[in-house]
Amino acid sequence: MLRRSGTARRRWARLAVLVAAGGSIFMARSAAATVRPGWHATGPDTVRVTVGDFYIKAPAAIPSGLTTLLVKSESQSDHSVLILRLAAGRTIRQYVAAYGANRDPGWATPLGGAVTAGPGSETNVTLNLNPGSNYAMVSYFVAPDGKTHAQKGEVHVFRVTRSTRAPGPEPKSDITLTMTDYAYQVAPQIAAGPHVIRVENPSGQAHEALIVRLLPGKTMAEAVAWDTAPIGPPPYESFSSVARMAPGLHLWMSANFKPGKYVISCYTPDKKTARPHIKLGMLTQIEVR
Ligand SMILES: [Cu+2]
Repeated sequence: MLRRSGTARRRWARLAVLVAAGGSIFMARSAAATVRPGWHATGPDTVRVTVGDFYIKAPAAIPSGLTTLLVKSESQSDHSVLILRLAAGRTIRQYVAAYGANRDPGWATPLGGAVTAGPGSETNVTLNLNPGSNYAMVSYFVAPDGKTHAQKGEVHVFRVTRSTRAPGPEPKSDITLTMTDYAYQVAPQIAAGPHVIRVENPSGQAHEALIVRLLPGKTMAEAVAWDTAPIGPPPYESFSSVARMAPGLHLWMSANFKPGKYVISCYTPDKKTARPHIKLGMLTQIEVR
């Protein structure tokens, strides 16, 4: 899955196919991708974020500590809400102008974030935010014209204020997804239903976990091939995913998994070669029963 270089392209293709097939299929997919209410859905530490073409709406100030971002999509294509912490004196404008949000210089640290799962979806991620004045949310996915969403203005600047509340408990995860150079460590089979996944990055560079659910009878190879050359309908549907995250960090995401085969991949450009990590083998499949 390939939401990174090919995202918008495949999203638009998919939209056309689904519109041709009738809206009911579309709606069914959206509903399936919506996360069930759970521990993350309410509470004082929840921040609501809305994304669309091409904007991010979120508070200008967010209290520090363990924070759940609840991301609602108002777009037909998928978007990332990547949290970046910028070094003092740097601006998000400089970052987007120089890197398009596709790569991170040493002064912009990706903290992870949530990725939408189709039109109308609600996805989430829970992470720790330290007080600071220089944060931004950006979508680094690529639009049909080759520009990143960030370059089209999908950027939100915010600050993290020192919270006066006692920190809430960490989410209780039942699955761990570990990102290494260049692989995922995760149980190959999980039970259908809602899960809380702890995503860790103990490696030497940033990684992401872009997840799609293969349509019945489709293979991981077909999914990868489709992203390279999107001809016909996509062999998968999008799913809640995690934006790229710097080494040493962890976060949680929850989602409702229906039965099927899921593919996890990383398109983060390699630190040394700039090749997308999927080309270096950062791709896996899990089965949900
Ligand atoms: Cu990676």
